[in-house]
Amino acid sequence: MSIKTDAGQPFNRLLLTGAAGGLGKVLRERLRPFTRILRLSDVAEMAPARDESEEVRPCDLADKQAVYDLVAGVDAIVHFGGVSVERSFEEILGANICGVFHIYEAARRHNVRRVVFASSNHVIGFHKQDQRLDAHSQRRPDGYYGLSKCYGEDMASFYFDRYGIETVSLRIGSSYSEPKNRRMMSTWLSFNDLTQLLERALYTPDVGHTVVYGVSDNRNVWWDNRYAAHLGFKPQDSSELYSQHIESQPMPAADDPSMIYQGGAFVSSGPFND
Ligand code: NAI
Ligand code: 15L
Repeated sequence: MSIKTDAGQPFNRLLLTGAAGGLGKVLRERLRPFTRILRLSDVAEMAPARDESEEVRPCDLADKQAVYDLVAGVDAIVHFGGVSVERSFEEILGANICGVFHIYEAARRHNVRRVVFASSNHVIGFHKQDQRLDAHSQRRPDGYYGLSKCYGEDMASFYFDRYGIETVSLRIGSSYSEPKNRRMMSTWLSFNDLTQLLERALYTPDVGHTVVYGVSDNRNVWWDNRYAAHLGFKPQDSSELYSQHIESQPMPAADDPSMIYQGGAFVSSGPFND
């Protein structure tokens, strides 16, 4: 795939958190054209640096001093680390809520001017699938995980208003090599489209705090990116390619959350710790 990088020069050093995760492993390859040095971080084990273009830095996002040290010397942050599914509040608290605060405080103190934040469709997960949403639609988080992403978006908004640190918050739908079920026919984001979105999020000037839905050009999309038009994100892929395979799957019951709510099964997770 050819990546359009004419909007800006490669960064000197880019930080990717969540580098051991599903998307982190994909982005470890895809972010290479955007930076001379890619600093990779996670609390989980990562593959060693392949050469001098990579720095591997284990770090727990819940540890404020460790995150401060991690961010030293980077030009921009792609923040994908954290708990990525619904869990108890206590599990979400350190990685996602304290973690996003630590990232922004470190960015402020090290004068980092741009963050790309992996938010999620689960900030609006309790909207029904027949509704069409944009970035100004009411948020309806579908759990503690979705709430933590709301908090992250608000943190981004505050750090722009107060300190001028710009963020693009990506409300990612479902980013996998291919859609896995009927709901993902609407929410799927291909890896190529994710890469284009990251390129736009890193290089577009004057983004302030922009919220953009991370979704491919699927036939039945629930989300309208009119308020992120300045990013120039034009998804190229569509879940339609997989429709035959998905339609061969058993049809869920009409009252199954995956057929009703945009957040699918997340809306019925929990309660925890009873
Ligand atoms: P993942 O769970 O595979 O990766 C997340 C990574 O964060 C893991 O490697 C984990 O070890 C790390 N992490 C967790 N707690 C940590 C801590 N305390 N300190 C440091 N690292 C920690 O998730 P995936 O799918 O790669 O998602 C990446 C990001 O994108 C996440 O923030 C997720 O919420 C977001 N996202 C992903 C979507 C998807 O379809 N894959 C959809 C919407 C949002
Ligand atoms: C997310 O936010 C999760 O990180 C991911 O695991 C998927 O479940 C995705 O949303 C989704 O809604 O499909």
